[in-house]
Amino acid sequence: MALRSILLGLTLVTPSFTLVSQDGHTGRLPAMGWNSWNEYECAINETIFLEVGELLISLGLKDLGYKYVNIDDCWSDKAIQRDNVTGRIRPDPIKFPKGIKHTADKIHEMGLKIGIYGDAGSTTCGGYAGSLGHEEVDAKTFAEWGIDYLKYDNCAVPNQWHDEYRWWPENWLGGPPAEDQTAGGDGEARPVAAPAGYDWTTSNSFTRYQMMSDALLATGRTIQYSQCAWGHAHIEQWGNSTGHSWRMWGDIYPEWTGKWQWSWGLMPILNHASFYNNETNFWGHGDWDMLEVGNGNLSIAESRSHFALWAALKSPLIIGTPLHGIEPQILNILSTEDLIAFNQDAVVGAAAKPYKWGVNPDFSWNQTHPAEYWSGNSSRGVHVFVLNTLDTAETKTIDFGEVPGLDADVEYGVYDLWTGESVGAFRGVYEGLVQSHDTMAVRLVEKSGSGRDELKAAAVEGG
Ligand SMILES: *[C@@H]1O[C@H](CO)[C@@H](O)[C@H](O)[C@H]1NC(C)=O
Ligand SMILES: *[C@@H]1O[C@H](CO)[C@@H](O)[C@H](O)[C@H]1NC(C)=O
Ligand SMILES: *[C@@H]1O[C@H](CO)[C@@H](O)[C@H](O)[C@H]1NC(C)=O
Ligand SMILES: *[C@@H]1O[C@H](CO)[C@@H](O)[C@H](O)[C@H]1NC(C)=O
Ligand SMILES: *[C@@H]1O[C@H](CO)[C@@H](O)[C@H](O)[C@H]1NC(C)=O
Ligand SMILES: *[C@@H]1O[C@H](CO)[C@@H](O)[C@H](O)[C@H]1NC(C)=O
Ligand SMILES: CC(=O)N[C@H]1CO[C@H](CO)[C@@H](O)[C@@H]1O
Repeated sequence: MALRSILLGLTLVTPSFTLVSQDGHTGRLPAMGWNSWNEYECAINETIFLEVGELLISLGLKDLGYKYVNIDDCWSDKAIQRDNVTGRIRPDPIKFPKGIKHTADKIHEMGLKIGIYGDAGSTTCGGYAGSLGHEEVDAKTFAEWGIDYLKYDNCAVPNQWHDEYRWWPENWLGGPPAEDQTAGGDGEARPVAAPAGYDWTTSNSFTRYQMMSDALLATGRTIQYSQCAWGHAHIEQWGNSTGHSWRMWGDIYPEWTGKWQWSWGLMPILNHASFYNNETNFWGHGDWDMLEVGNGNLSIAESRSHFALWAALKSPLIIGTPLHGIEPQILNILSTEDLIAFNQDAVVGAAAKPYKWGVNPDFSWNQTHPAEYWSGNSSRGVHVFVLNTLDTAETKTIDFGEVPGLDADVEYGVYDLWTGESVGAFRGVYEGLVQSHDTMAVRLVEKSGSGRDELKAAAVEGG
């Protein structure tokens, strides 16, 4: 009964003002695919994308749901930028000698989808043609090429398009400011205080992202819209009305903690996500950036935590590592079916949330030791994710009485999400040894009661 009311409750709070795709499903769940940036940056060409398409199929990743092959920055002709007659962005003739449509056609022939990259400013982050003021022609061009996904970045915003007030979370020092203290760290003179209750849909950021949203809709083609606005202007409050996902923070970097230029390790990002992922639900997903699983010097345990927690956050799962010669251990992490199933659950749209911080007191803002204990509901039971942020292996305890939705007096069947296997039936607590920087991930299903059946019944009613 309790489980049924959760599901009905979720149905009720699902926002009515969402961007529902014309095809009725694109963007309802987090996107899954591959993107060129983390591995290749600007050194891209058609060959890379066609090889990735073949590998997604031969490695079994396509069958697991990874269907987007996404071209990131640097695909256009940097010198000429736009055709001086049609105003269209010109693809780089060396990287894409037969044009983007040719690449798109080949990717579609493989049964996959193709993504491209643009920017809501005068240039992209790499200095290529931006789309601000060219939204209609660019959206039309993308649609004609057969593009299925647009990642829309936030570099080179001209002065007249800057926001009146500034909400730039990654510039915070020491913790979340009060709502009225949005001072950034870029040294730019700008009012720092947004009035209480300020409506961020009146910001220029909203307008810039909405202009491309309107242009994409006007093409009549379903194009998944990934808004890469770095959490600015409280995009989590309005991103579901303009697009399907919204980046919440600066770029990711394949390190556990710390910051390199404008890019961040995993723990600072997770720290922010433990406070600001409440809006994620069907049709709208906080995007905690593309996966670094397999990259840099992340250990296997760190790559596992990265994947488990990004799946738990219901972030888009966009692989960013080379697929040729991929290590079996890394492929296994990316192929973990039970984690993907949580991320892609068709019945419950909300992300997992911290129910306890662990090392630090609850609600501590801490970029090295964020929340360790997370839980989330799905059609397959209650899921619990326990991260070990310490440098030593620790025995971690899931206390059923602490997990929202679990009952300390009920016996649960516990399944390890990493192996998909049952680890037995438990009442009260479940504990396990968690290696340094690793994550324990389990699914709990009521043993005695009818919990699971009830969820299924409610799913049918609610769906
Ligand atoms: C495509 O890019 C890759 C990686 O940068 C490079 O190794 C390869 O030679 C390029 N191929 C072509 C045809 O340009
Ligand atoms: C337009 O671009 C073409 C090359 O694509 C160039 O030959 C021509 O001079 C350009 N015209 C103007 C007016 O810039
Ligand atoms: C998110 O929801 C939790 C309750 O689940 C609440 O404590 C927290 O304040 C919310 N965060 C924001 C930023 O509103
Ligand atoms: C790799 O990790 C070590 C610590 O384990 C760190 O000192 C180093 O800077 C990291 N990054 C690279 C690129 O080696
Ligand atoms: C973050 O948490 C760790 C572990 O409790 C603590 O040692 C560290 O001082 C904290 N960092 C900050 C900036 O508070
Ligand atoms: C899961 O459902 C329970 C109700 O059974 C609710 O209390 C809890 O907040 C939900 N958990 C999350 C992370 O939404
Ligand atoms: C869950 C969620 O993000 N809901 C929001 C969707 O967009 C509308 C309009 O901006 C908001 O009112 C909802 O809160």
